[in-house]
This record gives sequence, structure tokens and C-alpha cells, in this order.
Amino acid sequence: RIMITGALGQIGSELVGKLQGIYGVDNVLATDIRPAAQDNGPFQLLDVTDAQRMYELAKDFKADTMMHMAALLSATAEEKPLLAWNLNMGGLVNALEASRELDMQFFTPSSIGAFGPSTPKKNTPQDTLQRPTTMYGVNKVSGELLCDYYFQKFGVDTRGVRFPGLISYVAQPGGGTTDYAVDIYYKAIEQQKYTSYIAEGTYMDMMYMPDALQSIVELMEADASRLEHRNAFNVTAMSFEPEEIAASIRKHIPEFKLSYEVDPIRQAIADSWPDSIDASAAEKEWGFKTRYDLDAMTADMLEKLKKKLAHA
Ligand code: VAH
Repeated sequence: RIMITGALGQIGSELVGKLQGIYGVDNVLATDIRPAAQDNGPFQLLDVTDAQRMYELAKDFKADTMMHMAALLSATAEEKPLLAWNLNMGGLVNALEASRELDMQFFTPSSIGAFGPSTPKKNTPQDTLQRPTTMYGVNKVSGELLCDYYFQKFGVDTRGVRFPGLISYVAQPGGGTTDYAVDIYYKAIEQQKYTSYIAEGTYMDMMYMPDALQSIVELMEADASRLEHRNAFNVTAMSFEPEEIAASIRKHIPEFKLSYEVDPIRQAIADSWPDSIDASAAEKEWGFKTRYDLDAMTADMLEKLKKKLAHA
């Protein structure tokens, strides 16, 4: 029985449905700080900085697994660093404590944001220097260490992945740096043009949401004896820069135009991250693989968004 925090977020809003499909609707408790729009299974309001309520909800639901997805993303965290520290780290330690006290298996995502300017940028190794220069990155690398600590010290079965930018058509990301790669598809359909706040030539790792959701399930179901790492595995599907995603879109919308108005804050964040990371540890230890490359993702995103925006 699984409890999810941040269930209305970019990942959470699709993770709930994925898990309900595998484990049954009544075995998934979705929680978020704001109320759910429609009723599609067990839901409770939860502010993850409220340790007591988190413990009580998990205990009452008889959860055996905690998937902690609530966090502020990189750009928002850079605007409100102290709020980000309190929410990202306070929420994480509360979720880890509840998992320790109730013997729950634990998952939370880290990010390519856990790397910094001094990290090798190409084919970034699983084990390497991590000196992030953003509050989000400080939260993510601290979170990785805290999750490893709870495994080493208390035996909590903590597992995590370093997600790249995630692209999806269900819930738009809020306050991320990689969000341009989601916005571009919406604008391609609505206006056949997009003005990118990330500069030409800026490579970042990316992954289509279906692959991201599958990687969470596969990691959590993996045989623990195979895991040499836990928090957190590099995972990625592709690495591209704005011109390349535009070229992929033009295979469907030939007149699509891409222009630039670089946002210095989000550009500085993107410049501090790797260009491409190495996912071989995840492939070796729990069979990580992806199904969508850039063109397959573009075809699916445009098809699904056309339908979604037609009914908007
Ligand atoms: C962000 N989408 O942009 C998130 C993610 C790797 C990127 O951490 O902050």
C-alpha cells in the first residue's frame, strides 16, 4: 500500500494513475497541499512540513511504501532559497522519519541538478564530484546523502534516481529550468512558434514521462541484493539543445519557428548542470531502459496535446 506526497505535481499527477493500475486504486493514497480536482481514488490534504499529520496518514492507511514527490523545483528554489530549504529538506526528513517509524520502503527523486559546474559535463559518471551552486542542487545532494544515511543507519530501504528534465502532457511542471522543453510543444500547437528562455546550444538530459514512471516502478521492485547504489541512480533517455527539439517538431509542423529571449537566472542554472549523464549503473544494477527517443516523444506529445488542447 503506497502513500504519495506531491500527488498533484508534474510527476505525482501521473504516478498516481500508474501505481493504481499496477497495485489497485484502493492501495494508493494520494496526498498534496491543495485539494484534488476530481475524485479518482483515496486522497488526503497534507503539508509535508507537518510531520505528525504525515505519520498519522501513513499509519492509518497502513502504507508499506512512501513515494515522496513534493518539492520546489530549481527556478522557484533560486527565487525563494530559504522556503526551498525548509520545504525540500523539512519534507524529506519527515518522510524519512515516517518511513523509519512505520517500516516503509522509500522513494524520492534526485535530479541532474545535484551536479554542479565542477562535475564532468559529458557522460557524467554515477560516482563523481557534486558541488551544485543552486539551492535546489544543495537540497538534492543533501537529500541523496540523507537517504543513504537512513539506509546505512536505520536500515530503511531508500531508493532514488537522478531524473533529467521530464516531459509530459498531463500536468505542466512548475518552476523548473527544463520546462522550456514542455512549453515548446504547447506553443508549437497553439502558435507554431516558441521563444526559448534557454540559449541555443544548451544541452540538458531529458526523458519522456512514461519512461520516468516505469523507472520508478522497476527500481522499487528490483532485487535489493543487486543494488550497489541507492541514492541516487543516474537515469536519462536523451540529451538535446533547443534547436534539436525544434527540428523534431518541424517533422510534424514544418512552419514551426524558434526564437530566443534568454533568462539569465534559468540559463545560469542550466549552464551549471551536465550536458549528458551516464546511466550505466542503473542499466547494470536494475535493468533500467527507455522506450522513447526524441522523435518518438515528439510524435506522442504532439498527438496527445492536440487532443488535450482541442478540448481545453
Ligand atoms: C527542474 N525539471 O528543472 C526539474 C528537474 C533536472 C530538472 O530537476 O528543476
